[in-house]
Amino acid sequence: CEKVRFRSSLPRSNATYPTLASFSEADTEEFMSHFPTIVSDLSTSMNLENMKQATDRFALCMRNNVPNGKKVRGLTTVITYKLLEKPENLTPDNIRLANILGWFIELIEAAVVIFDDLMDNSSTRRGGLCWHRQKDVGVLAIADGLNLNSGAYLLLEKYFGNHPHFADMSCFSQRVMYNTAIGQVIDSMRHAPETISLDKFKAIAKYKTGYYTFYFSVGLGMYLSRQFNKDVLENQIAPLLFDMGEYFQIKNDINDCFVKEDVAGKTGTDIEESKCTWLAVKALEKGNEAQKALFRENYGKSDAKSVESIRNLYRELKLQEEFDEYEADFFKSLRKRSLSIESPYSNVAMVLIEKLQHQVYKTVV
Ligand code: DMA
Ligand code: MG
Ligand code: MG
Ligand code: MG
Repeated sequence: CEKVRFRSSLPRSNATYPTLASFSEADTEEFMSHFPTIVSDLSTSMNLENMKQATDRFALCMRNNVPNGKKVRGLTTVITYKLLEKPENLTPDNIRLANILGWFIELIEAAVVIFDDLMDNSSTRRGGLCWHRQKDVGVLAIADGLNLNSGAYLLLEKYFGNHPHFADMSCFSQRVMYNTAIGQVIDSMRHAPETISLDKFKAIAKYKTGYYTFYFSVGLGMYLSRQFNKDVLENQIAPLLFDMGEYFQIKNDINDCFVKEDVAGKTGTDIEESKCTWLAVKALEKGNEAQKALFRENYGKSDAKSVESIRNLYRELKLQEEFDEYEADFFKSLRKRSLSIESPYSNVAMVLIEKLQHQVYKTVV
């Protein structure tokens, strides 16, 4: 992987790009229409001798775990590709391939989520029990997560084995997911109050969320369109994409604490698990001595009274209100920053900001 050289290409000047209006709910419908192919490719079509029972079960695992999230990462891949590809190359076949590449990321995301719920000791997700808590699953969830991940690479080889950037896409993905797993390791450690800081929060958010949310999808979309430009990705778009990932995680932390299970579809565990969340950072930053003592006394405990006392402290310190202000300013500054990215990549950034705001702002992550 180390030997792979990144292909750098100059942006084209004569292409016309889809406008913001071309980004719609139809993208999700188009994306979903390719999901049955993915399931069949990784189950019935595998034709593994005497393994029908296992591949049928894995098909069920895919249907249960892969298409039920927001699909932000998969859709971002397709959108990036469509924005960067020459219009004459936007054929049904190429669009189908872009959607399959989107499902490649979503398969990996499904594995990440299964493992995340195991690591976070979570009970519910997307309105139901977490996969490992479902009947007849338990520790088999580990094999399922591994298969979702390796299945994704089988698809990558099947559909993109002849693409000039096959090796680049594969290595890029491995690197991104290595960073994600490293982020998950540090996130899963119990963070004593005296070790919680904004810098630590930012580092965790970048590694566990930032790399595989937006940055991953945009990088793959660039490779697929043969418009990969390392300098633009690393120096112009990535800082913005990582900030979008950080926002995504802050929103996720807020929801973990304040959004009820019937809306969020999951129960929060961050306070009990002593996570280094944005809320914990802010509470320690803003709290007076008595409030910080209360935090130290109750954070990381599982009893309902301790958890509620932390939640009340967050309310007292008006952290939800602070978040609302940050959120509004964040989108304003993102838009401004996206203008200085070179064309056509600035268009990708602008569309993604619109998408993020449209889909995530004032909703649940
Ligand atoms: C989000 O972590 C990052 C990854 C890699 C899943 P999280 O545990 O805060 O996510 P969630 O709140 O969805 O369980
Ligand atoms: Mg979690
Ligand atoms: Mg987690
Ligand atoms: Mg969370």
